Amino acid sequence: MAVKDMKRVFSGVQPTGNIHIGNYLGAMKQFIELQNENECLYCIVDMHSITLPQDPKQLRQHILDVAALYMAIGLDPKKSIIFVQSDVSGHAELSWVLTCNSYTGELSRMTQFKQKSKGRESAPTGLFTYPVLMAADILLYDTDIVPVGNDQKQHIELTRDIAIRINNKYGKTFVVPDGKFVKSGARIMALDNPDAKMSKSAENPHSRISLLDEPSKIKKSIMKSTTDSEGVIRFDVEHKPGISNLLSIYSVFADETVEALEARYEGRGYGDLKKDLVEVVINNLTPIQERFKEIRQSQELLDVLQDGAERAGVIAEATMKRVKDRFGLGWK
Ligand code: ATP
Ligand code: LTN
Repeated sequence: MAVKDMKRVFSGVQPTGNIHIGNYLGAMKQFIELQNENECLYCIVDMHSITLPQDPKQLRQHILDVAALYMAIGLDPKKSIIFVQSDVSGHAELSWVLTCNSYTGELSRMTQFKQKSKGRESAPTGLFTYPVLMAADILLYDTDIVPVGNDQKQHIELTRDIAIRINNKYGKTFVVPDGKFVKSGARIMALDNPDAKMSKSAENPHSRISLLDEPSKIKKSIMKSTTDSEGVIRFDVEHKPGISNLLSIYSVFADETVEALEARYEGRGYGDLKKDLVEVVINNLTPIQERFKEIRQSQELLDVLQDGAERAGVIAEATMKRVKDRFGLGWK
């Protein structure tokens, strides 16, 4: 396919540690499929991660961890641009321009902000303007497609609203992007509480399975996971959220339909399902972990990030020139 016929894809993951199977199945697995027929940029969004306090030494390590995980799950730096957000100054520059074209009313309606600021009398301003920085990430690269988990739907809508608003006011400046969501796995729930999404920041480590978890930890988390007392293996999110969540995870990792799994486990107990799921998850994560170990120590990783920043920077610079022209910023 000629480059000009390709769609531009952009997505980001925060380097906040503990990348879990929710991140992987909801978003990152799509990244790999998309890189074959599109021009893809995959970012480590470190500036988003400082909306909540981070330990600086640990943050640096987590940035390299996510970069190595991107490659370990199958992102190919020859096909995709892999880079760190703060290496390209256009993200912060465009974010300010978009901040001036977004409204406190619409930002106050973002559910992620409401959740993350809950119980605080006053929240960091960056937590409030987080979705605007995300819009800047996306619009900076004339992105057509944004593969993300379901929890990001509202942020994608906001990005579209801001792009359309500016295009209407200043003339065509931005490509209006579309979100891309997986059919199964777009919202993996916490193992200890299937009413909440699996999250990096939850206190209980058994609420999630991290991509780098040891087999014994994976086993413990799955065997302990919350189910119900009915004893029937059936997909029913409303009445059986725990079992439905395990079936979703199983289905995507094993590439089998939920119906096929329901048929296989008819008349069998939750223990059987959990034991088999442990094996399926371990079999899927072991090769990723082996590749991760190799890449994380390598010079190649640093070269990929350097090269990624340069390639992303070229695209970002062209967009910023256009934006400055449209808004009358600067004098050149
Ligand atoms: P936290 O879990 O601490 O709230 P996060 O995992 O949502 O953070 P990111 O690292 O930026 O934050 O998420 C990376 C991608 O993973 C996003 O596309 C997001 O939509 C997706 N994602 C996050 N949690 C889940 C989940 N439980 N199920 C499916 N997709 C998810
Ligand atoms: N907000 C996202 C992470 C993120 C992102 C992006 C995703 C930041 N910038 C741009 C897609 C495109 C999250 O919290 N999951």
